[in-house]
Formats: sequence, structure tokens, C-alpha cells
Amino acid sequence: MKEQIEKIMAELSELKCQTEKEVEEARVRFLGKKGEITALFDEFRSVAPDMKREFGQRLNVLKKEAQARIEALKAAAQTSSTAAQSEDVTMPGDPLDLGSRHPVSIARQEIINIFRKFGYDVAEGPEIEDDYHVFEALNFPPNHPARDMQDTFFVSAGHPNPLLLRTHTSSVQVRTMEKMTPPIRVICPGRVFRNEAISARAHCIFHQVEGLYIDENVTFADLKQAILLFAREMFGADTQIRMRPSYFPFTEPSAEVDVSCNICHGKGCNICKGTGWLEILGCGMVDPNVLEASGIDSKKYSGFAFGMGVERIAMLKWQVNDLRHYFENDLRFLREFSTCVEV
Ligand code: 2U9
Repeated sequence: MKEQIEKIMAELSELKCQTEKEVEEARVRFLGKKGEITALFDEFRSVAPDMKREFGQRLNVLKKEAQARIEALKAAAQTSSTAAQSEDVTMPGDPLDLGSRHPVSIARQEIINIFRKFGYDVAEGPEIEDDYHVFEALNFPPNHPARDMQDTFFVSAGHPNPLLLRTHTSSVQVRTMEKMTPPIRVICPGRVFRNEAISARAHCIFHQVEGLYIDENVTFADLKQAILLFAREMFGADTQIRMRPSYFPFTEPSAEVDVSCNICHGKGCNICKGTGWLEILGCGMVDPNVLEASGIDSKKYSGFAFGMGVERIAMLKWQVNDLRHYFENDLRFLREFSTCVEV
């Protein structure tokens, strides 16, 4: 009996089971009604009285060991079967909810791509600027309303050259003129800030793309051609433009540009308010004072400049009726642009 107890003890320590079924089979084999350990307890009845104490103790140790081993194997089998159920490695992965480009980013990139094709470089500059680069160098008179606290966010006021949040990206062109000699052909995309109440048509933060072309003999005809080509690339090959006289401190002459309505093709609809035209940008010939302020000889060089609001271009291109959609991040709105990919 001693050898049998030792043999079963060795088998128990080597025992391995993968599944709960295998554990149950092992339990039946050792501890079931007809199990090997149960059979030893039956045999125990016929053991000589002087050996009963020793074998009784050995048998109890063996039974406890068998029960503990079976319990441990059962717990391990249950854990691995739960893990196997929850981790089916053949299942496809959880789909990732991919985002898409914001319509303002798409429009901004389309504008940049068009002017890049025309040979323009891209320049960027600081959003916190000084009065000189935003107003003074651009021929704004000292009492111009844009220089007022009502219209501009000041970072440090009461200084001869206060710091402020730029109200247009023209300051980037000024810095470009300070650094470079003509020919200069540059577009300046960026965020601008104006102290305005938020509404369907205005926001205190928006995006602009401005352009500047300076060389010898640049004329208004060159400006008109550049804007016409841009409008046709942006809004379609049959787009017409018209120019209306306007005024800006930094350009002379100045104009506002409309494109023919891409919804009604000039017939008149509620998008163009029955006029057949949509305003897209402002432009003009750079004022000689502006050239001279940045060290460019206005007798030798001339140039044109233009500026557009990117949110407005995107509104016209995709018929967005309220500027606030751009800032609310409503996925139903943003997903409408998931198939618009700029090249
Ligand atoms: C330099 C010289 C001239 C940039 C220009 C406009 C006309 C213009 C507005 C369009 C809509 C701003 O976003 S908006 O409100 N811009 O009408 N911008 S000419 O002229 C410059 C710029 C830099 C050195």
C-alpha cells in the first residue's frame, strides 16, 4: 500500500489538465466512488492493526493533496476557458472611427494649391504682431477705426508700437517685403482676429489667404487675369468675375471681386440674393507708400495684392449658410465633407 500511495502522489504532482472536462475525469479517476484513492480507503479496512495509524495518516494526506490539486486544476481551466471565450483572435478588430479634414482646412489647402500652381510661395508669420506691421507699414492713418479697441484685440496698449492680435495676414507680406527684393510672389494663409460679435456671418477668429505679387511692370490687367484664373480653378471653368471699385488704405486703385453664382449661373437665386453674383475677395494695386515703407523702390516696381476670407470661400463653394457650423464640431456637419479631398 505504501508504494501505491507514493505512486499516486507522484502522478498527482505531474497531473496536467487543459479543460474542465479533463479535470472532472481526473477527479473521478482518483476520488470518484470507484477511484484509485477511494479503493485504497477500502483496502485500508484489511490493514493489520499495528499499521493502521501509519497508513491512515498517509491516506489522509494523499486524499487532501488530491482534492487540493484537482481544485487548483479546475480553477486554472475555468480561467483559461473564459479568456478563450473573450479573446477570439480570429475576430476582425474594432473599427476605428476615422476623422476627416475640416471644410475650412480643405478650402485653405485648395486655395494654396491653386496659387502654388501659379508660382506663388507660401509664407507664414506671427499671430501676435505689432502696430507697425499690421497698420503703420500698410498706410493706415493714425485715427483709422481698425486701430480702435472696438475693432482690434490689443495685447499691450498705451505703447508707441503696441502688441496686438493681427487683424489680417498683410503683416506677413510686409515682413516678406522687408526681407526680399522683387520679384516677390507670395501667398500668406493664417488665422486673424477681429473684435466682432459672433453671428451667422461674422466671427472674432477666422482664416485668410492673402497674396502679393511685386515685380517691374506689374499692372491691373495682371491682377485681373490672376483673379479670373483663380476663380475658375476654385468655382468651375465657366465662372465669370466682375470687379467693383472699393477702398483699402494699402491699395490704390482697389476693387472688390464677385464671381457669377455657381448655383443659379447668374439667373438669380436665394444664395446670391437674386443678383447672380457672390463677393469672394478684395484686391488692388499696392499703394506706392506701402512699397516705400518696406524699402521697395516704387518708381521701379509695382505690384498687386488680394485678400480673401477662407470661411467665406468655403461657404460659397459648399453652400454653408451659417459660419457658426465651422466652430460647433457637429459630426453630422463635418461628415458631409469626408469625401472632399484636396489634391
Ligand atoms: C500688402 C499690400 C497690400 C491685401 C488685400 C484685401 C484687399 C481685402 C479682405 C477680404 C475679406 C479681408 O478677410 S477679409 O475681410 N481683404 O479686401 N486684402 S487687398 O493687400 C495688401 C496686403 C499686403 C503689403
